[in-house]
Amino acid sequence: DLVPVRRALLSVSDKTGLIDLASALTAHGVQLLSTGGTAKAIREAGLAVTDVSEATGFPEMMDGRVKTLHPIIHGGLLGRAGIDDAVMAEHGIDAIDLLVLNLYPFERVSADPDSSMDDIIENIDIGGPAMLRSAAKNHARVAVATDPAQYAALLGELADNNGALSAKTRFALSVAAFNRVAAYDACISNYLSSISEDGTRAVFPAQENSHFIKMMDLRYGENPHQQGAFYRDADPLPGTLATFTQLQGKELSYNNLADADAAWECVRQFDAPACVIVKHANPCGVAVAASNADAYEAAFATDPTSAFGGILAFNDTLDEATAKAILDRQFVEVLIAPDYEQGALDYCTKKANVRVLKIPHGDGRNRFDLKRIGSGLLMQSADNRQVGRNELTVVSTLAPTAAQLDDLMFAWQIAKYVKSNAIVYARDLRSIGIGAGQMSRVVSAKIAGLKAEEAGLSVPGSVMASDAFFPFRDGIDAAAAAGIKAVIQPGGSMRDKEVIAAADEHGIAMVFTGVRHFRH
Ligand code: 93A
Repeated sequence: DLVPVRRALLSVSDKTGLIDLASALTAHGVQLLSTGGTAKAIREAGLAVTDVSEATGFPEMMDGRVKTLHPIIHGGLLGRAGIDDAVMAEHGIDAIDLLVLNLYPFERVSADPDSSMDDIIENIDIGGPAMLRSAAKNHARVAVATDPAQYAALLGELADNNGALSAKTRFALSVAAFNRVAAYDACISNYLSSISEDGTRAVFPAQENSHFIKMMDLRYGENPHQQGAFYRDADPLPGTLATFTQLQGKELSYNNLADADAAWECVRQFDAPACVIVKHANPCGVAVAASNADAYEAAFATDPTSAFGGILAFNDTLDEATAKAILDRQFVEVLIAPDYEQGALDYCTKKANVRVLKIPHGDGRNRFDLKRIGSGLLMQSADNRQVGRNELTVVSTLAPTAAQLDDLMFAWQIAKYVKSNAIVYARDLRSIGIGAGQMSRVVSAKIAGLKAEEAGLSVPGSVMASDAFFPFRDGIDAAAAAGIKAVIQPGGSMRDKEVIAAADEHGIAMVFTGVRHFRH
């Protein structure tokens, strides 16, 4: 179903590849029709071109706002072969067989902080999308290109088919054009939804309509009877999970991705080599050390039972020795690192199922968190708060030692990634016991102690982090009984006095962060 291209309309903001395209079309005997700037560029290259304004009998007006919005143009694009011939002849409408158009650069201009509101509004293309839609709708007869990247294939096919294009190509180009218009409109609506009428940025958009791009269907969702898919932001932030490349291994699952995000977000906080092992969305072992190997050993030792089948994340290039130590010892679902030594990758191939993800470091932080409830959506700015040492207030009589302070900060950074109520016991920059997801804080503390005991790690001398304040002194009493020597917590309870008194009674050093890190 070949249709010869006799007349083409060229209207491009991005003039990349324009002249090569125009001369190749001319060589095929195609008549060129064009808008102001595009026609000028073609003419300057010594090629023949007719101005749209000459074809319509109307000048381009209103600073270009109205150039192609005319029946001569839209009739030429929309007219059906064999159906509309008579009416086209009656009104002097010549068929246009090919539209080459790229839109005003709204995406670029609206993203530029130096752009004025007037600039941004002028870059909302009206005539362009209208023509793209006309041409794409009429793909039975018309071909449409929206991107210089498409020109080479287009010219190749014209050369192969003696100046004609196939139905298959016209249809594929039509789909691509509608996708382009949809993405363009989504960008305009996202932008306008995110500002007030005076142009200032709103914290939350008027509509939650961010443009996600589907990356893959997943085998299933959280459970086998649920379906799942993974989408990422059109423009993923550097350093976030969505920028991963999978270097080997089985297909990623819904739970793999959710856990990988928790593991990566936790491990990327640390500067020194660190290892985070996640199971069921919670860290079950975390350590910072002089090397990956030491960090892994210490993280694993916190909870060897849970580490089995875990998601392991490192913040430093993974070396061969550590890869070997891991894979010789335990079953791993996902391995994550910013990079890998070739030897580490070679060793991984021995365990072909292990999913190996590479996530380059970057400073991007997701801005919003979304959670579905009923037929609604809860939206909040993401918990990107990182408490600094200088923000801590010592509230106990006893001040923490320098080593305890390091451990307190470390435990606090882990607690942020443990589901509430979160209790983390730590010593020497390694987790000793983690209690997660309990409805009462004191039970989370008991679980942290239980975990330590199970792993044969001794608690006495450790520090404790709590993601939210202690409502009663019982949490501190339990910690003291276990041998905890220092505590970090937000503070802010009605019974802070009672809780501080308990710490003093037990000779525990206690610091307040003033910041809470609930995570559900
Ligand atoms: O301002 S518009 O929305 N009104 C129109 O009628 C129109 N026709 C084409 N923008 C319009 N265009 C756009 O002009 C095209 O989408 C293309 O991006 C640009 C090409 O203009 P020039 O050839 O003058 O560089």
